[in-house]
Amino acid sequence: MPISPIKITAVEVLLLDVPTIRPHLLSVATMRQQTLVLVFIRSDDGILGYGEATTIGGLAYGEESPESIKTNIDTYMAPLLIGGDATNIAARMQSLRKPVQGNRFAKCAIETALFDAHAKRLGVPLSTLFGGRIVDSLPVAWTLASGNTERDIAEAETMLDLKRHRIFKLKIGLREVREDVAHVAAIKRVIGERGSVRVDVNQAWTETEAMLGMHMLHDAGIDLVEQPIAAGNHEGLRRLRNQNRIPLMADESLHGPSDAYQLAKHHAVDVFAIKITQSGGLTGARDVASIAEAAHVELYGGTMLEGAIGTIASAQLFSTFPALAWGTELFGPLLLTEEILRTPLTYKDFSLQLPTGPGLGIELDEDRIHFLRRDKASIKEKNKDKNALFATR
Ligand code: MUC
Ligand code: MG
Repeated sequence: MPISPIKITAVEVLLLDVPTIRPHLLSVATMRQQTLVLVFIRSDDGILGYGEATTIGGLAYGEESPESIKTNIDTYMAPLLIGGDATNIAARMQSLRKPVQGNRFAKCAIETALFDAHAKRLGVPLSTLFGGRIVDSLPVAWTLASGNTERDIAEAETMLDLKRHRIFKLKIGLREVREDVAHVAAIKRVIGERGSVRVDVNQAWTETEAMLGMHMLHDAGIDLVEQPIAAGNHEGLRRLRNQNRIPLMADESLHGPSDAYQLAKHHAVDVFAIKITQSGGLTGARDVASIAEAAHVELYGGTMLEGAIGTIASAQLFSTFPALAWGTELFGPLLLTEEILRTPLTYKDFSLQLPTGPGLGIELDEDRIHFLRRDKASIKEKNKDKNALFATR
């Protein structure tokens, strides 16, 4: 007798507004809260998969906002998924490819939820579906972005004392180049050899500003410069790389495997900040890593400051990479005031420890999620929806 497929029965997207522990200042936005975009996919075997499509600063960072992600999944993607075989993830993602252009973050969340569910079904960690984990923990950077030098130094000291982080990424680009470099150099002088100090300019500099800034940052002992100029200026990145000794990393320039190929082909950068959302999912991010490996580009495990779901999904994939020379920045949940897991992720010895349970290996605190959801006021209405996954109280 043929085995009947396991069918997808429901897809639900929740927006959770969670305050940050302090204002987080980027050149593109100041974050006082993060909107977690959580995606749940239920199948008729009863298994619930989790995914996340969180972005930064509404539309200030990327072309998908939390609200557009929810609308686009609810309106266009969920109907294409419901009724499909939940165990054939490649076929489900293929069914979205032509009718849904772009929407990398939304697709990432859907693919993650399908992988989480399938790994749970098989009783294995998600990393097993990507060939198995090579490491059980990943080094994690912390971003110093309070906007104040003294506060950043105090924060770095605390992180070193707690043995939580010894890689520090400083957000710059809001002030004049020399002022920004003075701020970075002051922090590096205090940290010294106890930690690695890097900067992320989030595209704020012109090419001439970047030429000056990178030169000065190298003299200040800074280890890495991330995305100093506009994402589309690959030639500019190559010129900066050729004329500076400080390693250069692409972040916003890297929207999946095609960009990875172009950047690698033109020797534009030394390092890729690899992000599952920006790559359109775990499979896309795995492909970016393969291109990097073939082209001898080094890797850094990036974040869009996701909560626990996106963070641990990234960690599950990154743990399978043969090399991650620059570590990761998977600290998103630590920037938030609220915990959405029954057991929080474990950060110790400067690293994030990978869970060993099936799928993503996390258990959600449904009460907390219910408390934080943006549409709480309209939940009575939602309760009428028999497909609702989290609207059951
Ligand atoms: C980015 O551009 O890298 C990652 C860490 C952080 O503080 O901001 C993000 C986004
Ligand atoms: Mg960045």
